[in-house]
Amino acid sequence: MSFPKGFLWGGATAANQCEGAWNVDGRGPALTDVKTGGSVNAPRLVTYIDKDGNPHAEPESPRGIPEGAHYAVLDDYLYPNHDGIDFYHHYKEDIALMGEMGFKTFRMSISWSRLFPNGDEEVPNQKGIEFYRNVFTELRKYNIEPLVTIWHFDTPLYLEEHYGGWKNRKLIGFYTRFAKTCFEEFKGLVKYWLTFNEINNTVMFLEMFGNTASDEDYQNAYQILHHQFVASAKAVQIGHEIDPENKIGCMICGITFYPMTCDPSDILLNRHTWEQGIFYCGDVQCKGKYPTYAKRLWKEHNVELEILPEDLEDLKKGTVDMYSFSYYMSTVVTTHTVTDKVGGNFSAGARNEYLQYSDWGWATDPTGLQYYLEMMYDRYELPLLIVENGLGAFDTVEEDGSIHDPFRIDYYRQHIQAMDKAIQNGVDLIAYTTWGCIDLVSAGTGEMRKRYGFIYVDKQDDGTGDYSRSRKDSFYWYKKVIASNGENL
Ligand code: P53
Repeated sequence: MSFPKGFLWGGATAANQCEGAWNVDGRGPALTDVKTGGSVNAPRLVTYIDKDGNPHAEPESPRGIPEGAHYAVLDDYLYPNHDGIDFYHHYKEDIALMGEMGFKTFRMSISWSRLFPNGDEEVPNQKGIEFYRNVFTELRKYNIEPLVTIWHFDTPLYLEEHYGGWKNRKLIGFYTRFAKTCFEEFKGLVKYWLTFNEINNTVMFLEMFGNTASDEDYQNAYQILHHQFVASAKAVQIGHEIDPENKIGCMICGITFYPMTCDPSDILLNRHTWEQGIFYCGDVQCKGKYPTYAKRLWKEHNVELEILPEDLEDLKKGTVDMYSFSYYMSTVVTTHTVTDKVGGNFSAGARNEYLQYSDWGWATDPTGLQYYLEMMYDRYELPLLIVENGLGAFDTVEEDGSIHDPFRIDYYRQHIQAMDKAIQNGVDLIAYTTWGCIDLVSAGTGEMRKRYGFIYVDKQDDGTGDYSRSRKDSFYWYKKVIASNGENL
């Protein structure tokens, strides 16, 4: 195996999906707090569970904000993110388990509304700062390097309601104040930062997976992205000024796209899908300017962006130090009519007959990961980090409490082998943090039963469970992998 010395093995989480304590110690509500449980396009799964524990199967109704409940929390619904897995009160125990596995790094995010409850305050909430300081200090005890995402989908609700969210330029200022606070307060404790989680989702998912979008949707999506690019570039500059040791990266939702046929129109569509979905954001954040094909993308949907001259200066000065991405699956692109479609949330289009699909319809494709790694390293020549990868699956707790998850071990083994091949081919890969190293609430569906962890958490979709933690078989396996620096798979 070719993993370099000091390779950062670890796991990843996000504040809104694991912390819980949504209204504790002065935290304000975030956009993610008004979303109920529910799945898109997955008829065999329950879409939401009311507060009495009754499941409601409404395949047509995606996880989201119930109709009529604009930005409100309703009595009759269960909001899985409110309690998450209660990492807020269990972090010491959880970090000890990560230490036991030998984690070198732990990816987590900072809840914006824990530091700035409404988002537009001048002064941060000290209780929030204190919590993260405690977490980082605890991680350091075990020599675990924190890898911190500044924004992971959880914009303060107040900014959504009163400013219209990221459509409003003012969000750039609020975000940079938040980011500056993080760099200042956690200086010396944190060195690795990511500015925006899966920044490309805003435009990539517009017309994927059965969605339809109007020109106005595109206009908003591209304007939102522009504001986030500028905010990210400003954060990079501020982060470097505050501590030149800081390494700050972008974070892209990485999906590998394949053309379904060798029809030239499929090949062209595939290239354009890469450009719109994946390259657009990475190019701006890594190269510091809009790519040449941006004009084509905007023109296709009559988009006219508000871009100030100083924005372009910021983009140039605020390029990232590293490229990070999530990788779960590949998907197939075609101009032809598709008869064999894949179901499940977020899985797209045509079925790839060469691949196996998860219970949620995501294609397991380690070769797609090698392809992605080699292409992105060639494109940017920046250190790469895989900051999410994993298999959402059902787990069964045996009578003796053990949890056997060979399917999860297989999934990771294959992806680590693919990483090894890419490194042998010259890719500078520096980190691997598996998604949901401890079970947490799903972002896509709000479910608990879509589990990713090495660590099982007794929290169920009907709200029951005592939050106790236990080790799955994969826990012991990953521990061996880390101890042998990837040799012992
Ligand atoms: P869940 C869609 C497709 C690929 C990755 O997803 C995605 C999404 C959005 O759900 O998001 C990332 O929980 C995201 C995490 C999320 C994880 O993938 O739907 O960064 O917050 O939990 C897995 O199974």
